[in-house]
Amino acid sequence: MSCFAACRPGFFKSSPLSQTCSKCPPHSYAHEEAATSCVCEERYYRRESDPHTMACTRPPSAPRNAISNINETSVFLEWMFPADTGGRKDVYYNIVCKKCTSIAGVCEECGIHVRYVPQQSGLRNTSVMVIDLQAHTNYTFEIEAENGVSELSLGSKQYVSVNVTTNQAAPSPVTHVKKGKISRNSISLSWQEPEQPNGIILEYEIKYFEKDQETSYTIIKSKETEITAEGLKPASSYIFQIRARTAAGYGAFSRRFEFETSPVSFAATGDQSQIPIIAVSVTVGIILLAGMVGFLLSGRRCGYSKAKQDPEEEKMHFHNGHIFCSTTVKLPGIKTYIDPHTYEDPNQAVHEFAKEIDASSITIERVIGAGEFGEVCSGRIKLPGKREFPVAIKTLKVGYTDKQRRDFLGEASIMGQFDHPNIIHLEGVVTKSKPVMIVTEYMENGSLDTFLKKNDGQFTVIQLVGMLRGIASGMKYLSDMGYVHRDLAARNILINSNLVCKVSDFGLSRVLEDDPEAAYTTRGGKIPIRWTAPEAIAFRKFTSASDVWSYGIVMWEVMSYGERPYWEMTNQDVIKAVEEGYRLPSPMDCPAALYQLMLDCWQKDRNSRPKFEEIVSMLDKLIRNPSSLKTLVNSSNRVSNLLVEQNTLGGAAYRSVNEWLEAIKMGRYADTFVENGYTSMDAVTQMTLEDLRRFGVTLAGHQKKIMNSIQEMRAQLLNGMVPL
Ligand code: ACK
Repeated sequence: MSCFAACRPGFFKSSPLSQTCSKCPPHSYAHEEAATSCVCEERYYRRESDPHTMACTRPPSAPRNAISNINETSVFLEWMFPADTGGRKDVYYNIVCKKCTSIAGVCEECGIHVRYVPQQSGLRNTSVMVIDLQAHTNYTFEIEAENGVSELSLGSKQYVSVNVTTNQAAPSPVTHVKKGKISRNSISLSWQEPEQPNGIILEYEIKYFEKDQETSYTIIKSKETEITAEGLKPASSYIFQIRARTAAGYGAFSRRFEFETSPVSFAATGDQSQIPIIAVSVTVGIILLAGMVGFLLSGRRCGYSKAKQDPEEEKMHFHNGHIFCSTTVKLPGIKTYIDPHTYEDPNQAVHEFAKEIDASSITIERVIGAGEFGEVCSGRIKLPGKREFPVAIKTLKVGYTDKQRRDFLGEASIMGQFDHPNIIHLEGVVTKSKPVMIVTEYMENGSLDTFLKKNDGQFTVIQLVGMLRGIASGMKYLSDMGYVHRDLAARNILINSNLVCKVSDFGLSRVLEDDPEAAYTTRGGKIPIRWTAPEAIAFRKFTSASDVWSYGIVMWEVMSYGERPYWEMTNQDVIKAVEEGYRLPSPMDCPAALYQLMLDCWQKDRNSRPKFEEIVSMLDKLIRNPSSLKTLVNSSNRVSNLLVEQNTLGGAAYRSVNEWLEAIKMGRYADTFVENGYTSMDAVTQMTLEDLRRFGVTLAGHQKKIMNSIQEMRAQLLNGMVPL
């Protein structure tokens, strides 16, 4: 046999000059003699670049165990390599993105705006980040596995699919900003809505500052897409940044845009061709937020130069597994609130407490805002045998999950149990047709915080106290029913055309149990830090007493016409300051009696806080006797945007005269004070040197020490305040 003999079947040699024949590699065969290569078995392939000695391979099976992790409108996908790699090492993955319409399950390709990090196709790693998806949308991702021979195969691609629903997302940044009219002291701007608003844009925030002077900036809020920044220096460069806000919160700021004021005194214009529309109607609805000087000069509320208004930021997220405990005092003979969660079938709870309304009796007129679950509209309702009247309609957006529907209607199940003039009244629900709706009474002036900001300084003290009285009365009703609101804030109070305030937003609320030690693990939740009592933040002790704390913050918001509690301080700083005993200072022009009531609501010891019933009767007294509201917190001693140390709050800090005297090492006079009728700290803070002398604190050193302490207490804050 020749050294160069042909190979027998099943063997091959790629060159006739080769001495040896090789066995056909796996998944290939040579039925004839003298084969120079082996042929791949059916459904096995060889790439041109594969050596003939290599086994024939096939496309991989599908990836395994795909999981997704959603963050707003981004999805992180991760999977495991296929069980069968097809015999190759060059496995890679492609992502197919499909956007699907709710229940019908019709899907379409996602389109080019969706981005993939690091890329969409040819992924070597077993993970990818998909960004710029739409909010509140169902997506299906197919993760395909391929390898070097997939393109040779006619078979369908093997994939694993993952269904996700994106969350509510903040709007994308504003990208197009144009300058408009420019003068010596002003610059007008206009911009386009962000490419992905992800909801209804409620307002824009425009931050600007003189170039290289970033530490001092001004913030303007506008509902329009144009503003004029005024009071600027001539011939100076200013940097502008804009961000949009939806119900999901603020989006990121735009990049910086730099514009310069003109040096000359007459109005010069920028590129007019770019701004055809804005010349006339600028800055409608602007709220000039910053400008401490402006505030202070105008003599109104506590000033501040920087302000961040971020409604979402009010809420700090707490993760799963936290425990909260609740106690309740149920009054005999008063209806008790029933937690809809205790119903096995949440639908039953809704229909127990809410009337089903036929959708045909409702006419939706316009969108008035964005709620957590969808748009809020105003409209009219015509019920049989009743006259048509205006209503507010909360809708549940399309594509909701079962849980979202349950949570949405949960609010109606709670609201439907209440019947009080200061609690928003539920008309009924629409659950038998789509969209699902909650219909409530219409409150012409919308939410209290926005209303007060819009009408800064426009009300008499009595009117403001009337609003507070209404809120306290609604809260008394809720607490009597054993219901803890947990999110009492001016933004959750609605106000009608008669200035009647009503408590609303029962979304966050949880039931109290009879067992004082009842403990729940919550699914995690959001806590509005600035409004929440320290014990509720620290260990989730939510009670009517923690609602009283929040009520004190609402009082402060009302008396300062919608100022943001604790201004631009971060949530962490607020927690720390409050824990250290600091409290909000009095709003400008605030009656001393009201500020004292706020301080009482912010007592660290929750048992020392007043009950809602006491608050209502205190406010009633003040309303009946308006002269009691004449004494204001003395403006010369009022601290503006600084917190006040509670330990230095004189009467508020010491619970008894005895405690105070002990603290200043004058305990020996305790009996003398009592004998002379000075039994409360309120009385003490009004003492004069004459009084001291009269009742026999004779040693000069002691008189001085006691008087200094009293004066210090007054000067710290209580100066000008009257006992209630
Ligand atoms: O400040 P507003 O105009 O008052 O914007 C918010 C928006 O819907 C989202 O919550 C308004 N809103 C909610 N409920 C009612 C209601 N019952 N009557 C009038 N406006 C309402 C709220």
